[in-house]
Amino acid sequence: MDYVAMAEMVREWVNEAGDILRESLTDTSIKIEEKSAPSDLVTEMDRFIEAFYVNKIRENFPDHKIYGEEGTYDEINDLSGFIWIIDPIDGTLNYVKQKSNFCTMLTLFNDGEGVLAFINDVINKRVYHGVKGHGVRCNDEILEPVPNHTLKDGLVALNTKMVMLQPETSNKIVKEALGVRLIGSAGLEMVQVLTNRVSAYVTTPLNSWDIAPGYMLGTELGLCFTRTDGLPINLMEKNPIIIANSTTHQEIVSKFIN
Ligand code: 2AM
Ligand code: CA
Repeated sequence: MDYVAMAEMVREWVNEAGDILRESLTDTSIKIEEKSAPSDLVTEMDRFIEAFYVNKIRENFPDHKIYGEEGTYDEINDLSGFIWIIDPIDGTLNYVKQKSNFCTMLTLFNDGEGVLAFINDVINKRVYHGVKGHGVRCNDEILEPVPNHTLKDGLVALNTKMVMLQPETSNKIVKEALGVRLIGSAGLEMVQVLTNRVSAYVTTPLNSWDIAPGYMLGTELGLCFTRTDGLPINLMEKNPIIIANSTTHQEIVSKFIN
């Protein structure tokens, strides 16, 4: 499998999805529904973009499996073979309320190992993507490895539930860092770590589609990406995560286990 050639093609899909989403922002007729909570939304565009990716994958890779946020396509009992993970809009609440701070994401795993990943920061027209063994790029520019540094030398990003449900641990982390930032899109928050704008992103359990591309791209860039207890990620279930450079990662894990 020539992953570099595949990435060229998939980048076009992800670009096109971004163009569709950008244009959709002025459409006031888009239907919005609540899923598990008033903060957990799905729009017509989540379903449209997911169907767009599913059609492209089925057309080009009919024997690959698909795991998407908004639908069921294949029975997936383990991570063997090729599995595409789709998050058509990450940060749907931001898409609806802020009309910014959302992204569209697509990742390919082979036997559980991330081989291609894409995070399209739609508003800023930046596509973060990586091919296993070929580095991580923002559009055409290669990302430099993140220099190792301590928690006290950087900002941290948390998800809302981390602040609400684990205030004591959140406090311990934020107190030691320079400050805290919350965007509300796991994909864009992980991009902040990849680009060394924040030192760590720490969360309560997130779904595989929320973390898949950050996991692949972070690993490719040499960052540490584990559960908050320091154990490896299991894509077959929800995972509370920490992505950070190794020193910051170790410091944060110790606050969860002590
Ligand atoms: P989503 O927009 O794809 O659902 C917000 O903190 C981040 O958490 C987003 O990446 C959002 O992804 C994800 N998320 C996962 N479960 C959520 C929930 N129940 N409600 C809101 N956001 C959720
Ligand atoms: Ca989503």
